[in-house]
Amino acid sequence: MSKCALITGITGQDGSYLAEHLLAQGYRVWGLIRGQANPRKLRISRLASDVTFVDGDLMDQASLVAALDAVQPDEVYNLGAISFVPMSWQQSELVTEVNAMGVLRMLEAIRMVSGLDKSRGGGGGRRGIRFYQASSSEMFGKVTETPQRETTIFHPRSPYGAAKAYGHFITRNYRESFGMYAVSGMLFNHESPRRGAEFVTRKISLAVAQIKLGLQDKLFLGNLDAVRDWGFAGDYVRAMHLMLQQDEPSDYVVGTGRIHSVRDAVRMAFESVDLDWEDYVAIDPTLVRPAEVETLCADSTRARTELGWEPTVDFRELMNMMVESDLRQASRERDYGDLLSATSW
Ligand code: NDP
Ligand code: GDR
Repeated sequence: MSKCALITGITGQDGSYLAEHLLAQGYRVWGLIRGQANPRKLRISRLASDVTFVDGDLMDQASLVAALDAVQPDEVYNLGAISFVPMSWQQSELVTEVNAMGVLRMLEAIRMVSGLDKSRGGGGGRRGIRFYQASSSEMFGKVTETPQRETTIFHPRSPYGAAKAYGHFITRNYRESFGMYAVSGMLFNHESPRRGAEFVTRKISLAVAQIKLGLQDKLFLGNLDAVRDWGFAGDYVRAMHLMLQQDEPSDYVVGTGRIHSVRDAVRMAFESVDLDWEDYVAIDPTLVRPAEVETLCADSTRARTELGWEPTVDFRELMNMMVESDLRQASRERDYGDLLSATSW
């Protein structure tokens, strides 16, 4: 009998790559979908014949219990979150409800459907549903050591980072309290052509494509000095899956160990279409964050040695991949637009 996985956040970047990866491994894949006529469901329409959708929301405990009852998964991947860090200052309570309390709600739902007794705690859970929590390098925030590893102390710099830290600790707590196979993947930034347009790499690749085609003339950015450890999302979903296949549950840092600044990202992206970034990029001070995470760099030694995980795409390849994809898309749109104006009267 093939394994069955339930993914929250299936309409997001990672959800789509993870669904494809699990399907390729022979899994039956279910995706939790929230809201009425969720428009982002259309974005994953290519998966619609292979993935089964179930309604539910991390804000609604009963919907999670109902989803688990319906799906009876072997593995739950909790990728659902409000993932754009600046939004966490604008709507801090909502972000905390989804990104922190949402984790607790899912863990409680798993505990309930697994019949794990709160008063007794202890074992029994390891044979049941395995749980992956999408934790984040944002938990490290203002870093106390470089590179960051599993034992590095957290100093979150945003309500998003603080909420993710709660999700991380409550996952570990349910593992220790109830013997659940519950793990936290402390993943560093990962990108792809499917990345949301609000994140800096995709904002850059989209703008470079538009500028190259003469459809845009400026790109406004915030802090060009911020440094990140950026990898390819397709590589990182393999690590999520591997974390749930181990004999013992444990938390892992996942990143490339290579760092670049936002300025490097801009330069490489413009270079890939033979343009000079300094002719096009301007600073918008409103895009600078109230508290910034200056530098993040992963030490993924444990993931590499225990999981056998390795990244396969370097940063320049990643930026090229994203720019090429956005150029293809922008060209199609331009040609379609030209066609429209040519045929209109
Ligand atoms: P996206 O922003 O692309 O996707 C977020 C997903 O969460 C969407 O499918 C969204 O669904 C869903 N979601 C939002 N609110 C709720 C809710 N109330 N209940 C259920 N689902 C909800 O994020 P990514 O794919 O990039 O990231 C996946 C996860 O990994 C997130 O938790 C993120 O915080 C975390 N992470 C990401 C990293 C990265 O670099 N990409 C690095 C480290 C951690 P909808 O369509 O309904 O809005
Ligand atoms: P991040 O990603 O906040 O690290 O969170 P993002 O791409 O938004 O920012 C990275 C860095 O770039 C700087 N920056 C800008 N960022 C954006 N979005 N727009 C700009 O115009 C801009 N100019 C400079 C930022 O200040 C920041 O330092 C991502 C998300 O996927 C989280 O959900 C995840 O947990 C972390 O990565 C790891």
